[in-house]
Amino acid sequence: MRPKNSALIVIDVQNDFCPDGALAVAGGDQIVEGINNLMADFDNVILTQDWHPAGHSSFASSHDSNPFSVIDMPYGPQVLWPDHCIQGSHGAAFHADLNTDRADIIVRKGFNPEIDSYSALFENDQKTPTGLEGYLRTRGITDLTLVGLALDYCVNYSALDAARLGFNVTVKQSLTRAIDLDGSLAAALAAMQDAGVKIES
Ligand code: VGL
Ligand code: ZN
Repeated sequence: MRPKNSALIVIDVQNDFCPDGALAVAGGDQIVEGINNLMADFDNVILTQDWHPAGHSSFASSHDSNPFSVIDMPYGPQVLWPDHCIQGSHGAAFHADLNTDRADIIVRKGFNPEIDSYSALFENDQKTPTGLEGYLRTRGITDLTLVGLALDYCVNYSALDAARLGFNVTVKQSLTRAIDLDGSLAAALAAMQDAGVKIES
């Protein structure tokens, strides 16, 4: 029941993505208990943590712009977010009830001031690696189950990158919540389906 070649990847279950957080995702806190329970089914548990320096280029405040507007960055369009998950802040910390003891590795991302990183595998230029691919391959992990926040951004981008790299990817939708900005949830579900990602309830 706990195959050596599969891992649970828990994406960004941090205070800023939970109710009262800076970039609150509705119901973000409701998935924590289920995620803790699911860890029992996995030999390998990986956590990711959105981890931005103050003044990050993905913040609307860095561009004198409104949150949730979109700008063109050298690497493509980028949604501008409220300041969130600033390194060392309470908002960047994991939800207090998340079981972090089972984590074999915590992957931090979004620390490059010039490039956002939704995916746990590549920054938003789609070519700067986070190092997670090497970690997975050198440990012989081939099958990934993804849960966490937010389904239509960091979970989606992580799932698409992992599928493109040839991993077998399952997203457990009931243990995710979405931001749903301008149809982003429907678009994410369609993109994941097209990429061969298994969407489980
Ligand atoms: C995320 C927007 C900005 C996420 C992170 O974890 O889905 N979304 N930074
Ligand atoms: Zn972020």
